[in-house]
Amino acid sequence: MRAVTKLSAAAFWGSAVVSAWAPQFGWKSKPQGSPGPSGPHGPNFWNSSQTQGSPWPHPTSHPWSPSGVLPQNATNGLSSWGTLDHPDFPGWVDGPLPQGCPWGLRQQNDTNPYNEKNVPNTGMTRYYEWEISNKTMAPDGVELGLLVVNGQFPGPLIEANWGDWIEVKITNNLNEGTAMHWHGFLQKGTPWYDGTPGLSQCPIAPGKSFTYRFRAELYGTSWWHSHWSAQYLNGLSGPIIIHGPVADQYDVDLGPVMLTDWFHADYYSLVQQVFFASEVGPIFPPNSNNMLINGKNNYDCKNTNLTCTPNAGVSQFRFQSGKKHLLRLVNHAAEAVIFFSIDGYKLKVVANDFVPIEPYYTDLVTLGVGQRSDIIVEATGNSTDAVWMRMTEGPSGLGPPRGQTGCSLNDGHGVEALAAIYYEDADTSIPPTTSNTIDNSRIYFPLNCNNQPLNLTVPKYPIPVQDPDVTLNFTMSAKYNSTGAFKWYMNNETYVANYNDPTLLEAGLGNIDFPKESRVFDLGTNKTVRIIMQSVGFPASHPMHIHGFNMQVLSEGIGTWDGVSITNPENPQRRDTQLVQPNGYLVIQIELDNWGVWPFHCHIAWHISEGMNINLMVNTPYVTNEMEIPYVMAQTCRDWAAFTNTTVVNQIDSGL
Ligand SMILES: [Cu+2]
Repeated sequence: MRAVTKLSAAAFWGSAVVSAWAPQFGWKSKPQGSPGPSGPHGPNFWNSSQTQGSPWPHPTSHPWSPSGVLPQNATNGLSSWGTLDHPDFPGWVDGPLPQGCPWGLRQQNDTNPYNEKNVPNTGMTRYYEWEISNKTMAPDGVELGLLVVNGQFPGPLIEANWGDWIEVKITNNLNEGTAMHWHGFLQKGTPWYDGTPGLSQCPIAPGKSFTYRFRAELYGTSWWHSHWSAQYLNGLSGPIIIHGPVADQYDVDLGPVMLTDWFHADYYSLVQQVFFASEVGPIFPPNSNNMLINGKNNYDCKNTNLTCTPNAGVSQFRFQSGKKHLLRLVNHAAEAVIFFSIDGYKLKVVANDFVPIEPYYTDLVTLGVGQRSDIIVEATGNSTDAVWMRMTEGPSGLGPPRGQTGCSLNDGHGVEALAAIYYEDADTSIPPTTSNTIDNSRIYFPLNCNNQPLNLTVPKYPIPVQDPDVTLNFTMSAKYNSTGAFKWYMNNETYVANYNDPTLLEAGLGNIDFPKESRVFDLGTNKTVRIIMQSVGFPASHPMHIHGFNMQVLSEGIGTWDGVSITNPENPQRRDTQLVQPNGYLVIQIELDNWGVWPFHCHIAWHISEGMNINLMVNTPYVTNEMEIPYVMAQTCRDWAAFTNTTVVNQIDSGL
């Protein structure tokens, strides 16, 4: 057996939970199996001049099974994601059916969902009760202290129909605060339920409960995650499906395909590394250690000192020959730009984030953190076929030399995750034998650290670009501050939340004289804002995410915007997250139809920790004079204040 060095997390989380379940399953005594799938992209993928370690080992003569040697409870707790037992999804969930369908006759291309009057008034609420706690699991065979909802990783699915209300009661059984964000939801009229601690609410104190209530005003695929520091990368995230009109028919909804990088460490120590990374050192921490599909992958145990079981098991999916399958791809990573493919298959992209688009075909989908794509894949093979689904972040993005590296940082060991897709008559006891069909040149820095070209992504419901009422310019840059910590800046200022004094709630009291680190931009009663982002100095790609809106993406590229060019001005791409290319620019526009205070931030966990956020205050007279904040928000702050009166909260980062 490999070394059994205790997790560094033990001291942080308390030792009670660490390793508690391992003897129960007895999997430490499992035989050392073979190492798993073959090297990521064939023998030439790893160029000796750029790797910091060896890739996965090549297959040996040992047989191995995709279902792995660990029981599901050991890898994923009470979650059934990634198993062949997991059911497919219906076209909608129970509810009233006016004209035979929960949304009546509304179609993707004739209904503007940003107008609340057009959203189906179903009268339905979907209720969830969640408990957040510590739990030790080994998603890739490496034992780690996770933070999870209801004992599941990835977390439980939220499923509703378009127009439904969603109510989630969260009980915090951690020994620190938390708050949950519902990514991509507009939160019109409910900005206090957006889940940003220190911005829209006080954190939920240990032992306390808080109930979120918000409406599904948009439909498609999304995810939820903790917005407390980088907490989500240790397990606090999960998928969301909002059923709505379908324009491009499919036969089977396979559901969420959750894609992430993975770190064999607790988030707090990772964030500590983030602040004191070295620009010149051989390793620029933190490097990811592995990648997961629906919370699973194998890991080569020789690369870790932690308790590790080889061939833990990879995710598995079912294809039915001749049928069209909907896959809901979600990037829930901390940092990685993820490249997704299915060996030899065409992928028909039908939605990006919560925005249905005119379909187009590709063989490679690129997703920055927070982004989603719905794809339809036709099962064109024989009934006995098996094929690899794969995703990678490529070789580590810190060469040297730069050039033939990926867009993300990793330690060079687990840069790819595979999942087995089995047709109905395939032998599920053996792994697929298909090979990668994507050329390595398509995943290299810097030219591929971007989303698909904007002219390819045309929303089904057209909204033309208007002249903006106001334009904001931001320069995004990074540097060490006076205490030697690495920080990200927007116009030379960096964001810090005050957990005890949330910005939205202060604004509701009429107090809008914020300190500069609150980064509040008062947009008054302007109806539209154009934002021009310019990334300089440090060639990272940034997945910029707006809360409370979808943004029109007018232009993006490497270099500087010419001040004029707009792609598809009659109907530009809309989404809630868009990649800014390394040393590139991004021009977006937002219709300010949603009062509140809304963050616009980089979704790389390290960058938001380092302050890469601004907040847009929208319809200021309403927010300061008329907005009626539920009493429960103040009670949450009283509970949080009581906790912080007796416990020192070590806020290591911006708070978000
Ligand atoms: Cu960033």
